[in-house]
Amino acid sequence: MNTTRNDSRLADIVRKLDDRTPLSLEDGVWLYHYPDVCALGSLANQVRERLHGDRTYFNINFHINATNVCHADCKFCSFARLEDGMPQAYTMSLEQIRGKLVERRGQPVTEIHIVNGLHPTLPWEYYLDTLRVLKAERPDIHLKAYTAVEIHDFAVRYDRSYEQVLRELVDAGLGSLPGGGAEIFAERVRKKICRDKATGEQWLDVHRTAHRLGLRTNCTMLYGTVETLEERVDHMIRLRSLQAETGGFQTFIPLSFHPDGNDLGKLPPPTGMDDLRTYAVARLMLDNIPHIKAYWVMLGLKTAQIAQSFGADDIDGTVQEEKIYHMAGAETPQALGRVELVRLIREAGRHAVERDTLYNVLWEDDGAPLDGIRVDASVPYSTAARRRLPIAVAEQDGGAA
Ligand code: V47
Repeated sequence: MNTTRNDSRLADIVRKLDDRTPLSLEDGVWLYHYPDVCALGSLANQVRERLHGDRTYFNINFHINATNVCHADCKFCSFARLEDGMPQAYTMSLEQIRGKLVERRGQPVTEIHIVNGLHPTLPWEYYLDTLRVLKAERPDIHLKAYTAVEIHDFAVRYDRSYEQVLRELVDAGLGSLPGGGAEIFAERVRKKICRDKATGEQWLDVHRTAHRLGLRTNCTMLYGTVETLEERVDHMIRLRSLQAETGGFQTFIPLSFHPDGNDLGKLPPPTGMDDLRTYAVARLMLDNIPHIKAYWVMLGLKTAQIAQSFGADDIDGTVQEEKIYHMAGAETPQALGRVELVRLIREAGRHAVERDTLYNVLWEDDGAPLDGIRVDASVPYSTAARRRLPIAVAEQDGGAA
């Protein structure tokens, strides 16, 4: 590369960032190729700190994947099974879904993240009742449920508009939409990796409708399969354009491809450098999306920590029972306790802030000692952790251990 030309191009980009001028597709691709990954990270970190100082957000959540039966044939997916009755296929009853909350009675969970396969035969009431039974058990909990791809599928299968689907779900207890299913918007890529589900335009239209109805949503990008860097940056720009229209996205979550157990298993997973570049470029391109989340389950704990200096300001939550990535070979634990999350964030040089789904602050780290506390991953809220952390857990849940 020509250093002088490089320097002046970088200076141009820095000027745009200072003036709050959105970066172009060419800028984004150029940054992806910029040889000095630390300089790229430092630029993204400046934007991150301008927006969030040294805060890193986390929440206390868990996942429910109520069924993995799915009529779509996404090549990157290790979780889906085509029909009930196939090996490893499952569909939970409403009682089993309620049981997921009952077994966590006394835990200060603030969010349930619900994502399912596109089941071909379940009735519409199943999805509404899922929300109703959870709300009946814990009215205070936020339900972040059903991706835009699922909402599109409901609209087609149950003959409703996106708006009708969303209104009925909100009446049943829906609080916001997760960001899944976006993959890469470019048609060329969707034809190769997820040809039989919602298109990029349909995904965006579901979110546009949700934002119009006052719902907050997240957005994602699955990277590391067959897309080009141009297609990644184009994906980011399409999200930025919708955000300019509606302002409804809260968080962008880059999702690093995991190859185990799926039809793209021959592809190598993205390297650590690609992960970090993607976080940095995302922070720089998406000037109007407030948060960038380093989802530790998918990224691994170590990269999720480093990403906090490459543009990310969120690390997701305790998670518990994640299936989509663990069936695709993720080696991260199934859950993290609050103390472990706070420790990871502290050691990344950041200030841990517990948030709810909508980024209201629930607790801030005051630096109380954490050493010596071991929290069993299967018991995320140990009595020891509760005693040592000056948090309002006891008030929230009646103090049960
Ligand atoms: O939609 C599936 C992706 C998504 C693989 O909104 C894969 O807060 C990589 O959307 N390798 C589900 N990616 C996860 C998701 C998510 C996660 C955390 C937080 C939020 C949020 C959303 O994972 C799917 C798909 O895009 N995915 N399989 C795989 N083998």
